[in-house]
Amino acid sequence: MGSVNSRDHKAEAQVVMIGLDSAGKTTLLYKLKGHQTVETLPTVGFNVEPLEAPGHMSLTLWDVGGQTQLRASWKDHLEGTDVLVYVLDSTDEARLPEAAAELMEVLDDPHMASVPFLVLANKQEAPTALPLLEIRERLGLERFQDRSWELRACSALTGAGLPEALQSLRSLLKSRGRCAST
Ligand SMILES: Nc1nc2c(ncn2[C@@H]2O[C@H](COP(=O)(O)OP(=O)(O)O)[C@@H](O)[C@H]2O)c(=O)[nH]1
Ligand SMILES: [Mg+2]
Repeated sequence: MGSVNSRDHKAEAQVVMIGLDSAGKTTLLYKLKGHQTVETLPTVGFNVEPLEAPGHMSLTLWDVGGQTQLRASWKDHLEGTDVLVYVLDSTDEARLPEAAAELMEVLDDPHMASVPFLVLANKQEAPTALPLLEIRERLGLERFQDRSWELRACSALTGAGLPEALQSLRSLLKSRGRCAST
């Protein structure tokens, strides 16, 4: 129980962050790293950032570009993933079906069979954001009863919900044996 040597668990966790273009992945990545909100440009290829999070959690975040022509490359990044973070623009109701379809496709990938996932309903501070319950329903998350997942509301702009999102990440990593005991 408490006797586990935490160094055994200190190996970096691979967290892959994906989502449609403009969902807020890059903004989120830099907010999590403690930078001021940055002006972002559409990500070409990907950004990779190490992140030291509370609770002795070392993460490598992959921010993979989400434009249509880049999405084919998502799968190249899935091998070795400990947790998948799927970022959703909660204000983009028009592309919710597209976002849901992409998420399902990734989760159906054989490399992802046992990988836990965290869905971040981003831009929740915006007045037009869809409520979390509706997002949960429309993504069809209930169908994943046999795997570990969480859904969190957040705003990469204000930082609201990010501590809770990290908490979820920590517990999902723990379910993989990939997070230090605190
Ligand atoms: N209102 C609002 N806008 C956001 C939020 N996060 C990102 N954005 C904006 O959404 C746009 C796309 O963000 P970006 O991080 O480049 O998205 P990416 O394509 O997923 O990397 C930018 O104009 C951001 O300022 C948020 O939490 N709330
Ligand atoms: Mg980006």
